[in-house]
Amino acid sequence: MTKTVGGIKAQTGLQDSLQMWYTELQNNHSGNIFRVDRVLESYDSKFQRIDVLQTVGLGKALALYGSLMVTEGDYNAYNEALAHTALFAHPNPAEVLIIGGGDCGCLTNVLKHPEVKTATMCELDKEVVEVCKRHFPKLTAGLKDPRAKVKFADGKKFLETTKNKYDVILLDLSDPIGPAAELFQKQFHQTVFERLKDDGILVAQSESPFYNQEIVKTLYSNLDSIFPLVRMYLCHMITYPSALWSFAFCSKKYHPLDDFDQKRYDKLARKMKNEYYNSDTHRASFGLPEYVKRLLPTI
Ligand code: SPD
Repeated sequence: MTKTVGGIKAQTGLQDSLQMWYTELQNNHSGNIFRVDRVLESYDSKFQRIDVLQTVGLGKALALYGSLMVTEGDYNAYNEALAHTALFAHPNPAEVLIIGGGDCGCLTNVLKHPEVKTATMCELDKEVVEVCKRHFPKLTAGLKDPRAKVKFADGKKFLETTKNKYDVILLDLSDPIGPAAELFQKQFHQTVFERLKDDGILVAQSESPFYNQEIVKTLYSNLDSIFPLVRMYLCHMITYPSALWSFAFCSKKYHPLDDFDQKRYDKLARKMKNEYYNSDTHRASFGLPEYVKRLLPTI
């Protein structure tokens, strides 16, 4: 049964008691709400709580410690924007490192590039990869690629001890409040800088520029003091807070727009079968609203 309240149709009656909703509040005042059909898995790994939900409108969803990471409805936007922006700006992204990214969506997109010789993913929580293999096989498809190397380790310790240097490093992290908190600190970004080759590129997910303004300010100020070139770009993510998500493009040499390789993109475009990223979104994603620009010290 439905009734209209202020122009909005609301479910009433018996059905109300059967409805489940996933809610994620920001700053305790507003946020996201998604209707859930059923809970498919819910358990604690060694590091965090893991929930897989069947939502009504967005397919399956993965939440870690109560924060939505992935839904079938929009995971392409985040993963494609994270992976391809750096890879089309670097002329030869042969050695790529992903820190975090346990759902493997970023890894799978990185491996769409024939220039990639090795894509190493360093994920803290093996359970995240295992649960995604069970529920998000399209995301984890890249694991079958012989160029994929997976390490289950703390990303900070891994980077502090490895002797390898990378062309591109992608920080596909959860939020600064979860198990990835340390990986939002300046000290870690300095280590990332040192593990990049002389013309390397880092892209780090950098939270919502609407809800997480203090985090964004500190993060970009830190990155700006380490990298010669730092730019923010955005993507549209309906399931992340504010539906607007940001990434920090940090580079020792290449410019995200001047060095974007249109020819390489055109050659690969059809084969990539992307849902979100293309050469237009690449360029447009660096156009920032005024309120976002004001968060960035020198950009
Ligand atoms: N609040 C959600 C932030 C999620 C950002 N990263 C997601 C990583 C999924 N690979």
